[in-house]
Amino acid sequence: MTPKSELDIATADIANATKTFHEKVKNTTGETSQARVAQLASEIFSAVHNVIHEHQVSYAEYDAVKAWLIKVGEDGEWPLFLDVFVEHAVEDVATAQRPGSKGSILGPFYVPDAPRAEGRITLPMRADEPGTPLVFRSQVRSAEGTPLPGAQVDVWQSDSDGLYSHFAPGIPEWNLRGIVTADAEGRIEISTMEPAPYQIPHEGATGQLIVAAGWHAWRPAHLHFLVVAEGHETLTSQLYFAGGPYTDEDVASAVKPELMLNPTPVADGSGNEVEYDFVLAPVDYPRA
Ligand code: MBD
Ligand code: FE
Repeated sequence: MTPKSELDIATADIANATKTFHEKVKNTTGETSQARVAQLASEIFSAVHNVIHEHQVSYAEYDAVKAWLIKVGEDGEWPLFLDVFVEHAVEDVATAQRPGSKGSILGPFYVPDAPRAEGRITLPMRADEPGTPLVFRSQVRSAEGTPLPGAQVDVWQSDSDGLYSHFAPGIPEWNLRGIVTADAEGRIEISTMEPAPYQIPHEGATGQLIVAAGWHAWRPAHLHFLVVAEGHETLTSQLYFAGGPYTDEDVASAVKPELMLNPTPVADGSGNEVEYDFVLAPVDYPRA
């Protein structure tokens, strides 16, 4: 498919997220009881009915929302819309009692099975990849204190124009994506380029809502991580840059104070470096 306009580019871009989402969930059952479905569905309907009564929603407004919901699907934006406006609450509930590092939402741009390497890696990038070089070091440990050798750290990020490989046309397949295995001390080192603040695709239905409400479409610059270690809960995280633009007004509400990086210049002037350790909860951590 050859994109013909900005709109086509954005649509091609985000529709891929529907495909990768289906791949991710195809082996999960998602079983739940009839009672749970009935309770949650009826409470959601009640909440909607209450808003309609309280704000005297008109037929014109109902039809506008109906047309907009249809367009979310046509634009392939359900993964984008839900991950931006809903996922953060699910993440809060899922991790509220978990010891170890705070996490954040997965978002729509994760792709499984990125290229793997061990110990110290440079993420796949173009020869002329723009941006400020960043060396990211981490030790992966258990909340019980021991390092976790063999832990897998899956990292993905936008380039310095805010474009993600696999979703934006013209970016090499695995650009700025990789999986690194921790060494005998649980340590990894990743050389990459600092990401830039990122504007979510705003040409489709999600952007239409943002414009209609007078909001903005920006996320602060961020690195995404999935940290997997045997016997431990997988940590889904995002790390941000302290004091950077939009850290206080993320459209996806996915920033937490514990997720801030403070990179410092490397002595030889080659870029910046930072360390941030990942602490994972044992699978059997106590839940109230
Ligand atoms: C992103 O890059 C992202 O991380 C989220 C959560 C939503 C849209 C784009
Ligand atoms: Fe992202």
